[in-house]
Amino acid sequence: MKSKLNQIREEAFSLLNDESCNIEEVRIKYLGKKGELTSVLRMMGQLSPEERPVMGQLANEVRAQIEEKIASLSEIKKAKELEKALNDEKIDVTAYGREQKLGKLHPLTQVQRKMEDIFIGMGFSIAEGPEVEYDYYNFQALNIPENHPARDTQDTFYITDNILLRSQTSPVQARVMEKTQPPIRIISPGRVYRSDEVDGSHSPLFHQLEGLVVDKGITMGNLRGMLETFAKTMFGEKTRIRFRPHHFPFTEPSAEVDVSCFVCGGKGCRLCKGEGWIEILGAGMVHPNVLRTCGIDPEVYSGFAFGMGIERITMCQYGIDDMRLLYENNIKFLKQF
Ligand code: 2NL
Repeated sequence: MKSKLNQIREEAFSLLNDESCNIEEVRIKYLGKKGELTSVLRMMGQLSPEERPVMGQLANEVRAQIEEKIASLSEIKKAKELEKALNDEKIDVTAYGREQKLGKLHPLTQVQRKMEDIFIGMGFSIAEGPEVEYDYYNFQALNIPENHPARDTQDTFYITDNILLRSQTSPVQARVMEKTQPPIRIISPGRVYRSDEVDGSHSPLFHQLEGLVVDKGITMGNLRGMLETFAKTMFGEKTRIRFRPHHFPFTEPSAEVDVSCFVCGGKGCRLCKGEGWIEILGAGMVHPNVLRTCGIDPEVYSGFAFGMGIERITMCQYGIDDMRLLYENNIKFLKQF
C-alpha cells in the first residue's frame, strides 16, 4: 500500500507538472469521490492495527501534497489569466478619437429663430395655423373678395373651390382676431405657397413671417419704431429704415419698407445694386374692413401689420444670390452657415 501511495503521488505530480494539464481533471482523478487516493483510503480497513496509523499518515501526507500543488497551480493559472485579460483589454487613452460630426440647423431655420427671438423680446407671441386653409381666411377675411386682382399675384394651389394652400400667413392672424379681442401682439412664421415657376428668386413653397398688433390708439409711429428696433437688432445698430408708399388690400395706408444696405451702409454697392437701400418687407395699418370682418370694432381699435419673406432676409444676411441654394440641401453649401 505504501508503494501504491508513492506511485499515486508521483503520477499526480508528473501530470500536474505538465503545463497543458487540466488541473480539475487531475483533482477528480486522484482526490475525487471515486478517485485513486480515495479508493486506497477505503482499503485501510484491511490493514493490521499497527500498519493503519502509519499508512493513514502517509495517505494524508500524499493528499495534502497533491492539494497544495493543485492550489498553487490554480493560483498561478488565475494570475496568468488576469494578466492576459488586462493585456487584451488594454485601452490606449492617447489614441486619436473618431471625429463626431454635429449637425446644425438649416440657415432658413437659424434666421427664422433669430427673427422670432427679436419679436418675442418685444412682447410678441407666436401664432400658428393650418397650411391647408379656407379661401375665406386666406382672401375674403383679408379684404380680398372673389375676382379681386390681388388674387392673381397670390395665385396658389387649390384643393377644392374653397380650400387652398395658404398664400400668406395672414389667415393665422385673421383666425386669432376672430377668437380674441385686443390687445393682440402676435407673429405668424411658417410655410406659404404660390403657383410660381422656380427661379433664382421664386419658389412654389417659401416662408413668411407676419406680425400683427391691435389695440386702442395704435399708430403708424408705433409700426415704424417697432420695425426700426427689429432692423437694428437683425442687421446691426447702424441700420436705418425708410417707408415708401404702396398698396395692399388688407392695409390702409400701406408701405414697402427698406433697410439701409448693411454691406455699404447706404453708399451703394453690388448687394444693393447701387441703391443704398434694400427692400425687406411690406406693412401698413390694418384695413378697417379686415378688423370688422374679424369681429373687432375699427371705431375702438386700430392696428398695424407687416409681412416679410424669410428666404429674402436669409439671402440678405448671408449674401446668397440664388434662392434655389436654400432648397437643394447641398452639404457643402449648408456647412457654411
Ligand atoms: C409682404 C407684405 C404684408 C400684412 C402682410 C396683414 C395681416 C392681417 C391684416 C393686415 Cl391679418 N395685414 N399682413 C400686411 C402688410 C403687408 O406682407 O410683402 N409680405 C412678404
